[in-house]
Amino acid sequence: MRCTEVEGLFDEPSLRRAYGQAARERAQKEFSVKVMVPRTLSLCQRVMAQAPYRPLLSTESSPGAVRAGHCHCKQLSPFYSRLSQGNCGTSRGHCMKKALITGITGQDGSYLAEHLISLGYEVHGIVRRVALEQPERRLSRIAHVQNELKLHSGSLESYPSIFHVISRHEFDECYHLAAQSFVAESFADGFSTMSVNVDGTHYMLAALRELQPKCRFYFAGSSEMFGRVRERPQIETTPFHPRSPYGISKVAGFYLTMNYREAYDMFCVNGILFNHEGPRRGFEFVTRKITSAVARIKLGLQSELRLGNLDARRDWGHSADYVLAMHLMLQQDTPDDYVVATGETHTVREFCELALSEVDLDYRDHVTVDPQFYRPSEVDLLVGDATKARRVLGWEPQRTFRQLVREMVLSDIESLSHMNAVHFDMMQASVR
Ligand code: NDP
Ligand code: GDR
Repeated sequence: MRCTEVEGLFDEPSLRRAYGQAARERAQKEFSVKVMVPRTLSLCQRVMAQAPYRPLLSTESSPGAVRAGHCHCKQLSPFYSRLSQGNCGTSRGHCMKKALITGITGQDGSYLAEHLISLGYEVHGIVRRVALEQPERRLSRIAHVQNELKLHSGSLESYPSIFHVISRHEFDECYHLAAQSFVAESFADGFSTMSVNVDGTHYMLAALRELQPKCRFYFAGSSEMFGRVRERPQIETTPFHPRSPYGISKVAGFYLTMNYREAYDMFCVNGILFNHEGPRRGFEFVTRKITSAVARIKLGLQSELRLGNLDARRDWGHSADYVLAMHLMLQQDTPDDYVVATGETHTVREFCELALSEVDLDYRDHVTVDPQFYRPSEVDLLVGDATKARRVLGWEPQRTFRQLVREMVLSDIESLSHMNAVHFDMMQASVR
């Protein structure tokens, strides 16, 4: 038996990389990884729960050994019992999991792809044909990992294109992230939003049911489903009251997913994710609109920032944290739905204030309210309670609101300083 031994005290990213590397060497049929991990069981447990490479895995902690079959942690026991039964945890009986991501070119798709690659997955993505024709612009978020991805042309508007991709590969997990995701646009064109988000989700589920009913399915549900909120904070059982065509489309996707789970016994889960951002956020969303404008203001290229409702409150987290929860949801024994949120809420005004203060400016000197950015019906206060995700998945956000704002501002200043302003403007052109 081949054995890769990695010693030393590891932090979580190093441990993940070690597992990823091990999984990539999967060509060897018999293979084990021996990792010396710190005593922190929660860390060990979290990484193990996420490890796609399950068979023949042995770990030791130092000091105080945690060995296969000798684990005192109850939550690790089922994992080890699967090992002793020789079940590698994939639906196909192979060692490396295959995942399909729709919306891989988007913010979440890019972070999720990175995460799954680091865990040793074979990652496939469905992208629109136009993206393959304009890779510099449309594949920019995944350019750094493109060589490790298998991209397939397809559109959510075309059942045959989805069926074709799913019929040619066997997937263990499918993360359905693709959508018309901009709420304001859904008021401008409700019909195409409904068509892409509702029919597209239905096509994905129907094709999987037909071809690969064992593939686990994640649906990107949203806090927008709560809309005019009936209680604060919002949890999994809070009633829905969507306030936009986008919100309505996500409620429909939520129930389609639930119905496939109940009617056909498929492993389908709904993530109910609250707003999550980061340097890869689209320029049309308010956080990136603000941080990209702050960069331009800082560099003397702009002085005014026009926004809509400054009093809207959102529960903002970081996309890189939230994709971990998506993955964890598909590693559970039973399918279920989870709220993913920070539990903190801030106004758009506070976001502006903090972002401009990062460059020592006062938002009151630069931000102007412009009614054209108000929505016909607004969602005023969203704040989530992710207790269930914390308890069952062991998930929790790693980055604070302040860190998020800072990272986005610094990243935009850095990009604008290295990119010519015309190119940055072109990328910003989608701002409404
Ligand atoms: P993005 O807008 O960044 O990405 C959307 C993705 O969907 C892009 O890859 C886009 O491809 C793809 N897409 C859109 N239309 C089609 C189509 N007709 N066929 C194929 N692909 C299509 O969204 P996020 O990454 O921020 O969000 C991911 C998912 O999570 C979405 O479903 C969103 O509604 C949901 N969500 C997001 C939250 C957030 O705060 N970010 C919160 C809650 C839910 P292309 O690049 O070609 O346009
Ligand atoms: P949201 O995100 O609608 O919550 O949907 P967005 O960033 O667009 O808006 C957040 C809040 O900011 C207010 N706002 C403005 N918004 C934009 N875009 N532009 C402005 O100029 C502006 N001024 C004020 C909005 O009115 C709103 O209240 C995001 C998307 O990622 C969805 O796909 C996801 O489902 C939800 O988050 C959870």
